[in-house]
Amino acid sequence: MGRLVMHVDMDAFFASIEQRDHEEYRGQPVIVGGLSGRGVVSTCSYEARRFGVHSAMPMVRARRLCPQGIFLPGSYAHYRAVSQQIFAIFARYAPVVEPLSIDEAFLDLTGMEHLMGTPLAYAQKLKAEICARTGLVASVGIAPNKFLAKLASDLRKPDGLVIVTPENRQAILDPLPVGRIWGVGRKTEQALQGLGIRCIRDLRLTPHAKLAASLGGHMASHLLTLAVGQDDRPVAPREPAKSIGKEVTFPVDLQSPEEAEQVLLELAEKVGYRLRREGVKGRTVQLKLRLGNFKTYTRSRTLPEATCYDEEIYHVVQELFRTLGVKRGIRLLGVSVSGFDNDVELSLFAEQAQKKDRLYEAIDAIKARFGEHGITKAQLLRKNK
Ligand code: TTP
Ligand code: MG
Repeated sequence: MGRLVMHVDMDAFFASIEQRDHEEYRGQPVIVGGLSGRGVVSTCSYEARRFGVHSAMPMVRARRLCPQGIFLPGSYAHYRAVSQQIFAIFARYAPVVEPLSIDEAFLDLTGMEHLMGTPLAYAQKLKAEICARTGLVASVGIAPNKFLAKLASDLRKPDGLVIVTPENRQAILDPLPVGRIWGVGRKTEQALQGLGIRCIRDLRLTPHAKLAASLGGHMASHLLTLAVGQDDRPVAPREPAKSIGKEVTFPVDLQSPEEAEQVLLELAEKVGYRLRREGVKGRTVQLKLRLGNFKTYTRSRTLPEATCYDEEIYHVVQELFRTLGVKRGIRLLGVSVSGFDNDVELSLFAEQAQKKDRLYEAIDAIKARFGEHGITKAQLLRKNK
């Protein structure tokens, strides 16, 4: 039996919540993000998009493009609470829900055909319920797989509803630019353009060997599969993680504590980013260290306040590392945070935390756009040495 997948993505999520909560913002260009000198746009209302403003744009530029805009710092904890409401609705519409971010998820509708009536009616019902319960608008795509469902929800935003079937699939795909394929970043797009491939139709009609010559055989096969709208990945629910961590094994053992601390800073930043993306804070920070002879140490500390901040995590692991006293012959380093706080929403409301959250939202917006390497304090440190 074929799969049936729904992808739901809220329209201008943070900005729409602000417009819902403040009547005077409705119909206005609303821009949410870091308001400091180096702040970036988290998102903006569709009214603001007409001025060319978009996510991850420097706030300074957004102000120049849209001087009459309403600029707001946003309140992340509030948005997260609304997100939880929406996910509670998703849970009633499908047995398996895979969250993708704060405002989007895949819902597996496979085998539910007899329960839901037509896919169109089911999607309309979900959109209406989200609107009735939260006052917000969602865009929906329904398709035989995840790739097409995600593409479909984006096609007619805002307030979109697109159903992809085996019959209309190729007609929908063919004219789209290759950049619309999930996972085709700027680099791949440029490589494809170099081969004269701009839209998905061009891609589909390119021989495997020609693609493989510049992109490698694996990528070539992958792209050709997506170009005909095939994707076998199952909708997979994500269990809430109990700990979030990252470790790295070195090709050559590290021989100085300075090098090790540099790596710990990079790991702390990666773990902090992931914690914030998941919207959790943890109280226990752990360091893992393995020597060339495979002797392994773990050391941890439990903090009075849960954290998701790079520098707090780094300070703890740095101290644990210094106390351990290992100076050379380091084969592996790892950093993890566990003991997640159930009252994150409450602690997020503390004023200090809120300020910090805004700073990190700005950092994370850049990371979301340019990958985890878009910005790292560790790299800045290295350059300044
Ligand atoms: P998106 O769904 O990408 O954007 P959106 O909901 O604002 O607009 P669209 O109608 O195009 O879906 O992201 C959801 C929220 O995540 C968004 O409202 C704000 C936040 N976000 C950031 O903070 N930084 C970013 O760079 C992006 C892309 C999103
Ligand atoms: Mg959205």
